[in-house]
Amino acid sequence: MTRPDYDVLIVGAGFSGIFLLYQLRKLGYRCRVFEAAPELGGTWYWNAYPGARVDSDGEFYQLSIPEAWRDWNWSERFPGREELQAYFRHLDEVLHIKKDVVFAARVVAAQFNRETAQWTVETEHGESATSRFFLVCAGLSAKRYVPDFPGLESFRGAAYHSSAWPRDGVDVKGKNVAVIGTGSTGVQIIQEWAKEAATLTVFQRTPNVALPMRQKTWTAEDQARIRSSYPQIFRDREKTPFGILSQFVPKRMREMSPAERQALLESIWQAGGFCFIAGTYCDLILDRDANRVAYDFWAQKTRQRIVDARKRDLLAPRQPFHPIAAKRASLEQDYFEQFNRPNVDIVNLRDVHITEVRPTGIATSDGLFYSVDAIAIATGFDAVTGSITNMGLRNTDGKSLAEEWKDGVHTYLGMASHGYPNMFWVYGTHGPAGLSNGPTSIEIQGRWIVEMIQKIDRSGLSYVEPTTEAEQTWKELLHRITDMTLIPTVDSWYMGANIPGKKREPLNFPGGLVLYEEHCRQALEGWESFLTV
Ligand code: NA7
Repeated sequence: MTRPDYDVLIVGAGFSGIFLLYQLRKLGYRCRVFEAAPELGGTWYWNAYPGARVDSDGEFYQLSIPEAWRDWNWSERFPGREELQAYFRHLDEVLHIKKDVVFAARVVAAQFNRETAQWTVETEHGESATSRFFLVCAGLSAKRYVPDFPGLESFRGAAYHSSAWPRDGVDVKGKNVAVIGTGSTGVQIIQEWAKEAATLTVFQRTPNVALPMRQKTWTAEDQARIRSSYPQIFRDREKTPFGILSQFVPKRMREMSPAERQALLESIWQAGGFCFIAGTYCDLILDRDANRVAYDFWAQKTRQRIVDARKRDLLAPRQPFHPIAAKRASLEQDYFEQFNRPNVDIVNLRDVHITEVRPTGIATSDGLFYSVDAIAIATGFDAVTGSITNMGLRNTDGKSLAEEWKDGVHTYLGMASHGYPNMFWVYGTHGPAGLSNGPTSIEIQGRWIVEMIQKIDRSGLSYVEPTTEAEQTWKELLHRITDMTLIPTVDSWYMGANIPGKKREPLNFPGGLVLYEEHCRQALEGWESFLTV
């Protein structure tokens, strides 16, 4: 049998791809990475929109590889995109990543051949390579979503989706601009554009229950202190539900007195970031009443910040649109204050809808027309599944993964699928991805994949794939846990419900990282859940 070109082919050179390349190369595996972008960084390459910033504290949002953190400092608590790009350049300097990456190589076809026990992977520019293992590290948001706004292509100004932003930016000084979408991305763009543009019109469908980021600039002393605790941080972050250090208080909302509850909410509110949802009482995401108490606290704090009564009711209504944290929470710095500017207004897409985009602006169903020079399309992604179903993957019978998953995804541990031998993915469908701090869950999954590959080799196997029974069991567990939470009550990308026509089902493992890792560990003990050849 001919030797494959590589032992391991990896798609994507963000956190996951870099982690796996580094670990597997160290063990002597011949690895190659195909990356669609011309640079390292994954999402931090693509998302070049104004104000792009990570929503996790920088100290958790990095790889635990000592060479990577030893000489690295974050300048702020929540680093911005430029600093994250500098971090990826640093990773290359210390880990020598780029020499094994083919850039501008978007994968468009991949299939495993049972006879040769090899993957054949092709890129859009006609490159082709074979390997024993195929690792998909394409993240959650590789496939952007632009709603079908009639006439969008006729627009004569600058209209960009947030992940297709021009590298040299869009100058909006003195211009009339619009932002469509108020998810994490919309919030970040609005915070920037409101300060620069002559007018900003925000097209909002759902108010964002955005939490205060409480950004900080670190001094040299702060940096030294934080760096000295890194080894402990990297250990401890994996022992938490979400991969940041916050833990739930082991009490239900009703088990606390009103004063105790108020004190807790106030302290996690002041702590900033995701503490407000990750460091609170343990039934926030399980119980509607418990959730409502947190929402009311948020609304009361937030409403004070918005001067105009109409805008206040649109941005922070007394009645929640959805339970807090049942949809991906966002962080903000001065988001709500932007709406106190006279040049910033909101169009409520619950009252009207966008009927068309014309060459000079946006028309709505109430007959109004908004003349604008630029539009930021912050409408999100075919999140979680879109990244992997969009690269021409076919199972060993030739059926496409996109077709197979049309009526529902099936995976084992959110890392493997029947019909795709020796293929594993990180930070994607049915894993903890969307509910966790990226680098934490990436390392848990990455280590598991490395151990799995070594175990396959030690056992003298050519290839393995999960059984359909193991997939069924995993899916049932994931659905059972999700049904205990408020997550299924909301149409969000957690449920695949942000894309018209997409199957509505839970896409992330919501049981927390500790339980997740326990299941992964068990799976390494035998081969019961796999077909082996
Ligand atoms: P999100 O979180 O999916 O947000 C998309 C936003 O776009 C959200 O406010 C949507 O409203 C809105 N949207 C979607 N479709 C439409 C249409 N047709 N018309 C008007 N508005 C629309 O994407 P982001 O880019 O903000 O964040 C993605 C992830 O990146 C984020 O979760 C982090 O992990 C980082 P809706 O709320 O659905 O009513």
